[in-house]
Amino acid sequence: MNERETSNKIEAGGGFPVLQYWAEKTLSPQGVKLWQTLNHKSACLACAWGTGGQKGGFVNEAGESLQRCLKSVEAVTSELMPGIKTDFFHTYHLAQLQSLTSLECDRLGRFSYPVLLKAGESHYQRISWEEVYRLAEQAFHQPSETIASYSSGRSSNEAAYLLQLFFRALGSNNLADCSDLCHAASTVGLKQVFGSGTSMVSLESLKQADCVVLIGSNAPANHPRLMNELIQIRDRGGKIIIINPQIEVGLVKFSSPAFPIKSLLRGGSDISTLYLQPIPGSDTALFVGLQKSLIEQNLVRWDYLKSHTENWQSVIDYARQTPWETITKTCGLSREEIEATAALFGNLERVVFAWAMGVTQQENGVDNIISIANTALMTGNAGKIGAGTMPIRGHSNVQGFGSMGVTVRLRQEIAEALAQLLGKPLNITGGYDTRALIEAAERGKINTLFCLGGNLYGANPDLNQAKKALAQIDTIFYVATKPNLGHFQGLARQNTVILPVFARFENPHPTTTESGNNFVRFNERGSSHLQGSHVDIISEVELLTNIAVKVLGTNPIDWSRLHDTAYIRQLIAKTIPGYQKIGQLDQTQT
Ligand SMILES: Nc1nc2c(c(=O)[nH]1)N[C@H]1C(S)=C(S)[C@@H](COP(=O)(O)OP(=O)(O)OC[C@H]3O[C@@H](n4cnc5c(=O)[nH]c(N)nc54)[C@H](O)[C@@H]3O)O[C@H]1N2
Ligand SMILES: Nc1nc2c(c(=O)[nH]1)N[C@H]1C(S)=C(S)[C@@H](COP(=O)(O)OP(=O)(O)OC[C@H]3O[C@@H](n4cnc5c(=O)[nH]c(N)nc54)[C@H](O)[C@@H]3O)O[C@H]1N2
Ligand SMILES: [Mo]
Repeated sequence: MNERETSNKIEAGGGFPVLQYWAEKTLSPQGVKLWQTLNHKSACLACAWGTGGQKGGFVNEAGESLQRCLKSVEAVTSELMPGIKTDFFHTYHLAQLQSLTSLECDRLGRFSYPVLLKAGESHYQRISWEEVYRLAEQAFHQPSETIASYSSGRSSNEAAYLLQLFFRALGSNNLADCSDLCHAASTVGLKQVFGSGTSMVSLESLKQADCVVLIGSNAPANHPRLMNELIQIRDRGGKIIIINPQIEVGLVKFSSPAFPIKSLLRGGSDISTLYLQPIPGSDTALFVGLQKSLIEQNLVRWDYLKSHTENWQSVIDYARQTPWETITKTCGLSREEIEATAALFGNLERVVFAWAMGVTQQENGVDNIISIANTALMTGNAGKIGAGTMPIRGHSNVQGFGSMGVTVRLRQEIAEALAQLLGKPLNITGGYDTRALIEAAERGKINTLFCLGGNLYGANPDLNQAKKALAQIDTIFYVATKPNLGHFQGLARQNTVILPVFARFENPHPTTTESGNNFVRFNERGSSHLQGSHVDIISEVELLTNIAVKVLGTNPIDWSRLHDTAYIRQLIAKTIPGYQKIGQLDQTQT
């Protein structure tokens, strides 16, 4: 590398470009609205790390301020775009819309009124909500096994609960969700090892860790506020071990606007104490190597294993029996590197193992998670403060969707409580998750698809297959705030309907969301910048309730009562274990 290239090298993540982006956006003509929205008492839209809510837009659950990142500004900015004008869909025909890139779609602005594309027509046309409900009535009067939903974890808990309750009342268990493409391996793996698929580390607990092992995550780009925690852990003398085939520059050094002085004076904070670069896809081998080394260095907490775990002998035997040569060849790291890593975390009292897509989006994703979880158990890092396993969840309310029962694998206790509420046994067998949904659609098994947010077309690994599959479905409803590729490429056989809804900070009623660290936030009611005679937007809760009323009326419950989100919270409190306190939120608000 020559001198010029060296001097242009980026040496820290975050930093000046972040501040520049903040300044550009917040000083722009939309700046005032942007600041108001960032300060709105509702959870951040960007990722499941979660900030904001009742304590204020910039405050996290530990009461720390300045907890808004560049991604947060980006997410809010794009929801604050003007509405799509009345003549837009008249002017542009389908072929033109289909030539747009993903970014161009997003930049069209907010959907402001419902539109319908009928088979064979070249233009989306504006329709009334009455027409929408008429279409819904027809579309949902189909055999329950041919009705499916897909959701992206951005809507509220109340909308998520309503979605699954409506589907379960119809007798359908086809509740695909974006998490199927994301942390499904974590949920399955963690449930096998611990019985619960969520993080065991709260923010408060993370703050007491001596060490974080961060595996397959690009947090500087996707969960920037996790970086603030890593910086503070390093400042206390804690260790950060990164496991990532690629050097992500922000994981080596990160300059956070939350610590402006350090950012300016030192050009950022050091993040990685140790940076391991295994061969992609080899994390299970690396963790078996770490386990083998813990055994050899006598760093296994035998008492802990004996008193708190079962079948630990088979894990120990497997690590003992796997030859070093197999391990080092598979993961591409030397025995010395693995031993040094095991010695580093094996000698510390409180270690958090955290991970994201680098280990879940692998063919052997579940094995990866199990090998990480077993390593945590061997070192006694489960069931105490400052330690444990921490999947870093994706979308801002993806965990809430799971908690609310939007899953094809519903927990027995929830199934029983919902069956009691609906007065009939639930169908909880079969059910299409996201991949199975595409395959079923391809085989012509789906008549109606209801997408609560997201981009089912674009999220699929094989776009040709997704397009063909979606084209076999008679009616698709896309509930969305703004356009994406799926709205123009993922078209139904007969009717494709796009339904505009409010973003989280615009809802005319309070809602709740749950962060990846199990923290439930109360989102205050808000208002929308989208005004004018052509604007005809409603909330997701109102939309879902209106459809349920039209399709089911008072069968088996009075669906019209669910317009009231406080009533939905009472139903959640009654039927979702661990959520009892949500029923009092309207009084306590925290
Ligand atoms: N603003 C905003 N924020 C978001 C989102 C959003 O839409 N908007 N989306 C959210 C969602 S849904 C998600 S899932 C997260 C994604 O967050 P991440 O999971 O952090 O995102 P990726 O970019 O997939 O990063 C994967 C990392 O794994 C590494 N990697 C690749 N292969 C391997 C391997 O074999 N082993 C190991 N150990 N590492 C590997 C890659 O180099 C990369 O650094 O972001 C969330 N954050
Ligand atoms: N090529 C590719 N495929 C991927 C991934 C990838 O990085 N690249 N990531 C994978 C992962 S980890 C995930 S989680 C999935 C994500 O898959 P999805 O969640 O299906 O896709 P997104 O692109 O995040 O969805 C964005 C859309 O959500 C809508 N939206 C935003 N806010 C709201 C809201 O409040 N309400 C409603 N109703 N709609 C809203 C907007 O229309 C926006 O365009 O994709 C997976 N597939
Ligand atoms: Mo994700």
